[in-house]
Amino acid sequence: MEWLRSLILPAQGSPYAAQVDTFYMFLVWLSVFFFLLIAGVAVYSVIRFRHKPGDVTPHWTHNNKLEFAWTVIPLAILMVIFVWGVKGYMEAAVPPGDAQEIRVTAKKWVWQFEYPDGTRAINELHVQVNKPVKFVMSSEDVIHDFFVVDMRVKHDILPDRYTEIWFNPTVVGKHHFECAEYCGRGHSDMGGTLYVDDDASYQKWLETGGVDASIPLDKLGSMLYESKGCSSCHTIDGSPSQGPSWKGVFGHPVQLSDGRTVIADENYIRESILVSGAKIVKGYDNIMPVFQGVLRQREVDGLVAYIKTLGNK
Ligand code: HEC
Ligand SMILES: [Cu+2]
Repeated sequence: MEWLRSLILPAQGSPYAAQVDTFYMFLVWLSVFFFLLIAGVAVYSVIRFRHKPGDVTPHWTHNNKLEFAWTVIPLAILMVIFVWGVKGYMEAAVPPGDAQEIRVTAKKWVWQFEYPDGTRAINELHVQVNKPVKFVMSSEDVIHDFFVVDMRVKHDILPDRYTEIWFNPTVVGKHHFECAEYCGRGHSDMGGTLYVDDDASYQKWLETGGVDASIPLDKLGSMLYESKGCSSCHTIDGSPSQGPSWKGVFGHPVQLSDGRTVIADENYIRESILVSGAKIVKGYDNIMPVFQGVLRQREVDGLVAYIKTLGNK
């Protein structure tokens, strides 16, 4: 039966995922069984009791035995499904006491993660293998939904309120997570990668943010453009998006919403990245997240260097 599971369900990343799948496959086979049973009886009856000349349909009002059977048997089956489902629900709802905590902030259209030691990241989630981890989540705008497919956990994220989920990652490697609540134009960009790291690579990630120090700055910037979610609002080819395109910005005048015009030099770019509300570009709303404390110094340098390379195009 494993072949069917792996055909219709994604990979399993935690013991809980395996439990969910077992339950799900039970429901699938139960449905297959009753489909065959009911369709079989129906087809059989059509053939066996086909109308023949002279037949008279007998008058039936009810059949106690039959009605008792089709009430009690489904009730018993539904109770099994109910109890099994509640057990799984409870397990998903109550994180173990020693779970490590990660703060999740959802915002049109990026995921922000904050670790206990203050490390922050965008659209990129690192957890330690075999260490249960709990997510305390809230939204800065509309309703989003954190769906970690391989862990089979999924929960709405609301503004002005915390919701929680947890899982115990047991499979080292890359997994996918995404927003599962339609949240506007950039909804389909609102995804990211979950890395389940062994202990050594998790420590290394906390120290360096996973960035190889030998990568040249502008190359680093172009990688961050994708991985930090800038690409969901900024284009590099001049076409319009939620935010201004980066093409031809550097070194050129920028009109601000308060009527001033400034030249986009390194400091302007830096400030626009770190404190997006400081100077707002004319014609745009200040929907950009604040990256102060999120990006490391070298990452900001990299982004500035990258935007510079797009300046004269
Ligand atoms: C949610 C959408 C969004 C995301 C994500 C986003 N930005 Fe922005 N950004 C905007 C908007 C809108 C503006 C214009 C309004 C303003 O200045 O705040 C802007 C302005 C800017 C500017 C000034 C551009 C100009 O033409 O003067 C820079 C530089 C910038 N963003 C860099 C970044 C970087 C780097 C990232 C990723 C680390 C990023 N942005 C992520 C929406 C976004
Ligand atoms: Cu969303």
